[in-house]
Amino acid sequence: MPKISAISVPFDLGAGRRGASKGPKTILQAGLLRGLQQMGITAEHTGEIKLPDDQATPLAAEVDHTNLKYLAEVVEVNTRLAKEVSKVVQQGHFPLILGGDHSIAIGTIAGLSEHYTNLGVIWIDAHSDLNTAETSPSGNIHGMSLAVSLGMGHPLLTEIQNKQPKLKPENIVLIGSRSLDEGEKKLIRSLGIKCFTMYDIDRKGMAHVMQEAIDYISTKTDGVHLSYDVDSLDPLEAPGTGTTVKGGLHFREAHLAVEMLAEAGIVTSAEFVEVNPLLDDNNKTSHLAVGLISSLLGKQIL
Ligand code: NNH
Ligand code: MN
Ligand code: MN
Ligand code: MN
Repeated sequence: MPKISAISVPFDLGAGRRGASKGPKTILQAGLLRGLQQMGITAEHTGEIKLPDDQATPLAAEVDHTNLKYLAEVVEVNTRLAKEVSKVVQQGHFPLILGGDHSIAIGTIAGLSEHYTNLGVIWIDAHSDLNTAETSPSGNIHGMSLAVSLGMGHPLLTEIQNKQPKLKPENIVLIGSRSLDEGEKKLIRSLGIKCFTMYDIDRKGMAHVMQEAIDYISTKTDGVHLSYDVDSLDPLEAPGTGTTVKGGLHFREAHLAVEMLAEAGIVTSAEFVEVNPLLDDNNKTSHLAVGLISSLLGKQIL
């Protein structure tokens, strides 16, 4: 196991509700680094990716007429994050990004894409985040991050770190989907993106779904990024997130997924996003995130 470099991204302007910016701090306070060290893993916190204090950037004035909410801020934070992620990979460390809302996947994947020619992405989420400005029901960029990584969306977003597109549709696996907008469904079908919905998980079981996902992605990629949106879990397990959707992953399914990824040894980077402490119940969701990250990085029961 390489050294883990945790990067905090206290950013929530990509989401419709404020509060996910406080996610990284509560995940760290829930004992993430201490727990990893107890597992014998070397882990460091490289710091926070922040917006400049003066958010009225020239870019903001130029782009605020679009229906993409906080476009300038999303571009700024993701540009910074992409550089930091790229640096961590360059150092040979494992990037562990703590969100923040899911718009930060744009910067994470942009940074990773510099180092991989066939990056795989496992996207565990109630949503698919495949909207564009045209199909988005909300204008919230956290619902567009996967589309942006495929090269679809505003050029200020798709052109972060130059390389375009960052991902190929056949290298993506969606898991836990249960709230898909019409435009997203069309895109999943037309691009042939592998999608395991809650129906598939109920029908086949999580173990079967994960094995299929691992077999599908591992042979054709040179790295696998896990993008874990905590709203994939059932709201009873993860109340502290901005867009809960009923009928989600149970605690054990959520853990089994990351335990199987650990066992397969294919994951080369990860991000955990959309923890919103303002909506949480006694930091339940932050502690859940710590448990999931620990399992992904090899924690076992026995
Ligand atoms: N699909 C909706 C939108 O684009 C909701 C997205 N919200 C998320 N995605 N939390 O994971 O606005
Ligand atoms: Mn080193
Ligand atoms: Mn998401
Ligand atoms: Mn989601």
